[in-house]
Amino acid sequence: SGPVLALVGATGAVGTVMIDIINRRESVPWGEIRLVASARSAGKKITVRGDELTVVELTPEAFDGVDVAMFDVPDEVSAEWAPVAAARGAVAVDNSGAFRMDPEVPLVVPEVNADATATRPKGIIANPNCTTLSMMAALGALHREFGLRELVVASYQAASGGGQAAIDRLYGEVQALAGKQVGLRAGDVREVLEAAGLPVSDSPFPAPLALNVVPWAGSLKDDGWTSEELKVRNESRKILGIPDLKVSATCVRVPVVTTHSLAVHATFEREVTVGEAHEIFEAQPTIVLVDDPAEKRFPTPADVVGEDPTYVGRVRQALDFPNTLDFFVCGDNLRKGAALNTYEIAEELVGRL
Ligand code: 2RA
Repeated sequence: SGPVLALVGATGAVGTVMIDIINRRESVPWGEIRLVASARSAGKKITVRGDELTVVELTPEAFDGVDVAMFDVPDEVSAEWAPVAAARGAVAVDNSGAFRMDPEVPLVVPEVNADATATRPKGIIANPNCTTLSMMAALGALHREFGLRELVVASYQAASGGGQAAIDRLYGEVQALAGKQVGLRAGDVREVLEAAGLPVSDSPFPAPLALNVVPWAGSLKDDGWTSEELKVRNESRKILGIPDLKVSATCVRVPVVTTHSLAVHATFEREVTVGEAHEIFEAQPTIVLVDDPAEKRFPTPADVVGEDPTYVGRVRQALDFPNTLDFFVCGDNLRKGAALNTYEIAEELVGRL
């Protein structure tokens, strides 16, 4: 009894976090949990809530009897297999970029637009990109009260957003530079990395990441924008239901392993005080407010790793822009930014199957 949940991509980086989330839930509504992965990982045994489960191969039959299928796989795998799951009667909850902007696929952050899960003509629901997600709980709560009009953000994105190779690269760079007095002369970080057998040409990042920041995430799109910056714009509009929201984003990779941060400059229909914003953040169960400037208390990504809520701090009323707040948010990009939000959508679906 209870609906059947499948996890596709069970052995990947986000899939592994997903299993940790499922294991740590006080209770789960599922009658059965099925782990699915590529042929390479099929047969592997993973313990989920005390039961040793055998990973099954991704085939159409893997979805037989499945009610909700969560996908934590690359775009092209989701593009091919989420419709297969839907055709077999499952609701596919997809964490890839394959369907996010499809008008027939809701893009959901449960604390912002849970009701959007009710209308799913393709049997697919999309999970937003981690950068957008990291600020949605905070912006959704403020938007409900004050009406968001304009959004200017700069991201400070962790290496793990780029996957395991990107994490390995950052650790490799840190190790190569450890104990060396570098960063005092243009190009010396590159030289040390090159001498250590880590030329930037081999890196997933287009510049050294250790002892540096890199204003680039994703791929090049029109007029110099990156795919990541356009995702922030398009996905924010769709999730918040504000098609004409003015958005400008600059996405930057920083030498942090896990947890994305964003500096947010948000303009509303009417005036918002810091006190009102604090009250709204405090009332939102999925937000932790850490904002005591006199004590220099604010969130940093290192403090938020492994945490489910979004952390918010440095809330200020913009001095020169009416009806505008500036604040800083941190969200674990592998948890709320990926696995957790996908799982929360799956839970939301239980009453709506
Ligand atoms: C990144 N947002 O951080 C991407 C991952 N989906 O690279």
